[in-house]
Amino acid sequence: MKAWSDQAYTLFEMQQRDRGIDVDAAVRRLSALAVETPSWGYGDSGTRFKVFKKVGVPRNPYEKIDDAAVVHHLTGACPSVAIHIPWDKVEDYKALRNHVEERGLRIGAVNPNLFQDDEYMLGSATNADAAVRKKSVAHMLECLDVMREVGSNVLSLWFADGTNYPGQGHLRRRKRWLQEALAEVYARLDPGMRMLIEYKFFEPGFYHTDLADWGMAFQAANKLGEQAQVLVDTGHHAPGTNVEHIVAYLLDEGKLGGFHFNSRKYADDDLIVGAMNPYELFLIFYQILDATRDADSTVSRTAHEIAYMIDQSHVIEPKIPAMIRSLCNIQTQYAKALLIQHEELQEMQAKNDVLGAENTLRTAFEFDVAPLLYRMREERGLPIDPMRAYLESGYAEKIRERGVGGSGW
Ligand code: RM4
Ligand code: MN
Ligand code: MN
Repeated sequence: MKAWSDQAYTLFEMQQRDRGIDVDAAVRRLSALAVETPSWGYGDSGTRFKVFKKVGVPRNPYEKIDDAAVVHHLTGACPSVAIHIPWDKVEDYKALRNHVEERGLRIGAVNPNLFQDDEYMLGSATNADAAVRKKSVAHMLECLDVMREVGSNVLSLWFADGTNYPGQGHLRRRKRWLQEALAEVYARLDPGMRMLIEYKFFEPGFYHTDLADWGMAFQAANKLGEQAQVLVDTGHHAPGTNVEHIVAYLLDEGKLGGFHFNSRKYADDDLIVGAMNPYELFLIFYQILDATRDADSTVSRTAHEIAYMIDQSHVIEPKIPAMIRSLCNIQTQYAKALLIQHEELQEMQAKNDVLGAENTLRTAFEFDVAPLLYRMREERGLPIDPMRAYLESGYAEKIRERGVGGSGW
């Protein structure tokens, strides 16, 4: 493996140097890419038809962290874990934090769960019942306390709020209630904390959702202030939406805070990242890397500070390898984007050379970046093929002793 990868790398380096790409810098940037995994991605999940209970699934938040640690140790790229409250509610958050830190990880985003209590059936922050709205704000504030205890600086908000029938709710009143709730929570953020606002155009609401698209989330974040930004979940758009354009727009406004990566064919499918449309992911990274080069420091800082997260639900696939596959697919598309010749592309754009510009961008996508990935992993003493290393590690067999059932939703 080593000899082959050395040869492949030498060839790759020559080729890329010829194109004016600094390969050492690309290795460094690839190595610095950190992607957060979600605690819920390690638990059982299902469709509205069935949750299949698997053998070896974590029985509590501590075991979810253990599984996330395996993904990090094999890839070196997933140092933080997002939690969902109350799915990951524990008696002692300091103990959870210790458990996380002992494994070389940290807790990333804290996600209030505003959709599972019976009272939330007709909405949380936009419910016509003031008591329910109050309860939803109290839960978000409780999550700020959790953040303080576990050392998190990201509050990640997604509201299942919406309606199923025309006339069911007063759209403008609900809009105001949502903004009021957000403002109450925003006012209690500590310095250094970020509030990320995630939108979704349907589901569970089938007629409307209160934060249906990036424009609504953007407007909400703008009204709140600098600590509020938008979170783009790649699966939360209508088919055919140009997601990378949304990314570019939000970056330019300093309002792109984070991603939930996953892939989809039809709806919010939460499939393995890059399984369906790897080119879209590459084009998203093109926008981000282009923004890191921007002369406007707000734009470049925003691009550097993006919180990359995976948001997946594994219904039929084993969860840990599914997470590793997603991470590897993200790294592959990021590595390809690192091969874009930005100056050449800008020249083509300035000349209105339509085919030339498209060709410059696509050429980077078409390279085999395995030598770059292998090089980065070798330099860090990581397994060259994290998936194979996992399958050979015996961990999947070891966790069978947890039995069937887990603690997922
Ligand atoms: C939603 C959304 C949220 C996630 C929940 C579980 O569709 O993507 O980010 O927390 O699912
Ligand atoms: Mn999401
Ligand atoms: Mn989703």
